[in-house]
Amino acid sequence: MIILITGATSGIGRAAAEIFAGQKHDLILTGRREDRLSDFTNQLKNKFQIEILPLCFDIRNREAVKTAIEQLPERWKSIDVLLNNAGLAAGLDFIQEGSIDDWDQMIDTNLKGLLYITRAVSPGMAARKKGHIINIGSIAGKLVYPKGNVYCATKFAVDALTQGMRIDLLEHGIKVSQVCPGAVETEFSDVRFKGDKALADTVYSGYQPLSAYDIANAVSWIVNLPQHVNINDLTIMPVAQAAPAYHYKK
Ligand code: NDP
Ligand code: 8X3
Repeated sequence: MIILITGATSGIGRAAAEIFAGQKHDLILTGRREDRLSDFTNQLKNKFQIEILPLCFDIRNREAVKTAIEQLPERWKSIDVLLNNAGLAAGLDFIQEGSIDDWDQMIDTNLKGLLYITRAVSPGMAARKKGHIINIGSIAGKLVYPKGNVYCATKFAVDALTQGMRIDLLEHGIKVSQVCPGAVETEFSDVRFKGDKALADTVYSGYQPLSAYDIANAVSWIVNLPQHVNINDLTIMPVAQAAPAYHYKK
């Protein structure tokens, strides 16, 4: 298969790339950090002897997304799986104190970016009557927590879009799934707290969070199910977390 993973330079996307590389699929990997993308590509190519196409673009840039997909070499055009993973939280503030720049960044990445790439990739899937789109949502797209406001809104939107895509793409035989994780220890909190590592570490202390591989393995399971089986929605939590911002810490 050809599997396109957005946000493969870190965390869940990177772990998914490793797992799918181990299964000998060919990968299109995206992200903004060119050095990481290129180092990771070489690493996986050497280890697994697969083909990888790294595409460096900002998913918020509508033209860049469109061009990257339109200009795919013929050999890479028939994308079987799109893993919509790129995303972030920026800040954690009460709504009346939030940064509008942070809001724009989250909406533009988690929502509009996901739409741009889906709009570019899904027509090919529809024409081929084959494909699978997997959106990384969040428990934050099921339940809202204090100061989660706009991040939660973007993930609630991903939930709605997953349902919408599933309905719209049904007649074309395209699978659509959503995976909604609770706390996963990645660079997510470093990004949310803008490099404040000490603050980011508090998010994952006192209990065992999920790892990126826990989520990537679930994505792999979803992708490798028989053709007639579709997982619509899968919520995965650390045992010690019942809901967003509700952990049992020792
Ligand atoms: P990371 O910060 O480790 O990885 C995020 C990835 O998204 C990076 O590869 C980053 O690449 C990419 N990305 C971010 N912004 C852009 C952009 N504008 N253009 C292109 N790529 C971008 O976090 P996670 O692995 O944890 O996050 C992956 C997904 O999982 C996100 O959608 C997140 O909301 C979701 N999630 C995470 C949870 C968690 O607790 N960690 C829980 C629930 C959901 P680069 O910076 O190189 O562009
Ligand atoms: C990330 C999970 O609960 O930190 O989507 O918002 S949470």
